[in-house]
Amino acid sequence: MAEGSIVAGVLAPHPPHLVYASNPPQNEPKAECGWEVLRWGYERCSKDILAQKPDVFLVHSPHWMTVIGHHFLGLPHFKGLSVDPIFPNLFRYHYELNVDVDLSLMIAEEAKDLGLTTRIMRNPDFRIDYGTITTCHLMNAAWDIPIVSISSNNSPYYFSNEVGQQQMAVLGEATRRAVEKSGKRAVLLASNSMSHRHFVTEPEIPEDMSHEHVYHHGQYLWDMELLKLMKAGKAREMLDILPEFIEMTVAEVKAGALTWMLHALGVPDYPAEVYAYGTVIGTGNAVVAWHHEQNRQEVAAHG
Ligand code: 2X7
Ligand code: FE2
Repeated sequence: MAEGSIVAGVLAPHPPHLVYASNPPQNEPKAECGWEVLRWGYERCSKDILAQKPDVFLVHSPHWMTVIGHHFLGLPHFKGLSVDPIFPNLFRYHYELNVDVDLSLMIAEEAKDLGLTTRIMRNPDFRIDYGTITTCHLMNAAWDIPIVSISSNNSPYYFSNEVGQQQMAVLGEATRRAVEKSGKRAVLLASNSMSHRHFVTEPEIPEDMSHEHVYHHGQYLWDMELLKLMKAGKAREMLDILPEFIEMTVAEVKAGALTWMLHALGVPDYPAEVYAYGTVIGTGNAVVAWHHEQNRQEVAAHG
């Protein structure tokens, strides 16, 4: 069997507003429009990623938070209704998805070997969190590629940013080892927003874009600093300042998805492609891809 590989990693945020605004048949509430820059950036990113023919999407979501260990979906099929607890008026999504259970178990096994606590979720009635659903929908609305869904262990909140990010780095290493052994072509999805201060009053029409804007200049500057490092191929430097970024912007990357993904990619030193940046209820969101396989091919061809 040929060695598996990580084709790409994507910072793939999950504001349910983006699904709401695109009116897929699975979502009950209907919108007129909204958040076009982010949605169209997502569309271009999805097109580029799907063109690389991945066998599986691996998604790490902050809205599946687990207290003891890192959990993995362990049944081949899940079906249900995912409702955003804060925005039930925007997101009531009927999902049906397939899981690559073999790869889930392989990652859990590698993680255990590296000292992490793991659990497999085998409750057929388990309700998949809206972060996972939103990110996967925006990346592949056809849902015709199986996923591996990984929980966010609570360690960054129970202990510290440093301890939490360290655990996510180990989980990233375990993920890479498992993907290589699996023989599969995997795309990693870090389901995280960036700066996370938000409005507290929703406009009467949620998609009224005259209400949507950067909410806090300092937080916007932090987002720009991180994006500058991503574009410059400086993931290591970005990881170094992540604990400070998290403190200054109450960032959702605290839950670990971005750190997990960058470590699975071996902490890339090549430029990432930024497809879009925009706010949703004032939070900073960017769609960013590290085209890992393309980069390796370019290095092999040109040194
Ligand atoms: O979960 C979210 C989020 N991370 C950002 C913006 C809006 C809603 O939900
Ligand atoms: Fe979120």
